[in-house]
Amino acid sequence: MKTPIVAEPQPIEVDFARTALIIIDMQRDFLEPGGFGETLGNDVSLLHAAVAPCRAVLAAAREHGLLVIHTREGHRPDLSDAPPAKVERGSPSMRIGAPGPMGRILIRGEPGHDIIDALYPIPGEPVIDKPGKGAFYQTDLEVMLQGRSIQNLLVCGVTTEVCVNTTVREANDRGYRCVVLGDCCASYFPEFHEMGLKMIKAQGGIFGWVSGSREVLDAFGAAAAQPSKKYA
Ligand code: TIU
Repeated sequence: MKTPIVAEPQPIEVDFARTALIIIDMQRDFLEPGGFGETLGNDVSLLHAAVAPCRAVLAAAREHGLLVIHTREGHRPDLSDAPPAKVERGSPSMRIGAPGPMGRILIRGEPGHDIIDALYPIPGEPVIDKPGKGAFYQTDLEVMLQGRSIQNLLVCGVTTEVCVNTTVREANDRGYRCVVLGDCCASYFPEFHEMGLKMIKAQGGIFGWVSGSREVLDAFGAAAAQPSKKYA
């Protein structure tokens, strides 16, 4: 059964049984003071606007039985999966692996690397640990999506122009329809957020579609009114 979602550049019809919600990098390291985002010189409070809409979509996706996948950017404690070209950016006391108030910056297993409480995964929801900006690069995400016959992705997270855009571009090339929920994404640069969304939906939807939490919640409501309600 297909359900229309109001989106730009045009509405899209999706089968929620073939759709996953993917929440990109809603980690303390990006959203809270003292983490990777702040060491890069950013005002992390700019990302908080995305949390409540994202939480609403997450709750609805769980209720409707969608596959929910979370991602985290980060590296092994020995930095063996961190390219020197990535690590050496920033002053030594603030770069990846350096000690910070939330543990070593962007290192797996440290408090800063984990997902914020408001969006914490529940048992059964896969968490993809990725070394890069894109969620497909050096991860088992594609195998996981293929195993569940997923064709469409509802994409939320941070930051719009970095890990969200990189992941959407990777997914688009792999044949997935990506619907990016604009108010569930955020950037340290409001203008990059706006342009990041514009780049996705330009040229007839060159990388995908842009919608929002309200539109997706409405679509879940419409789908639930149909006879078959569970998707996973
Ligand atoms: N710096 C920045 O905007 N983003 C990242 O480094 N990673 C993600 O977007 N997750």
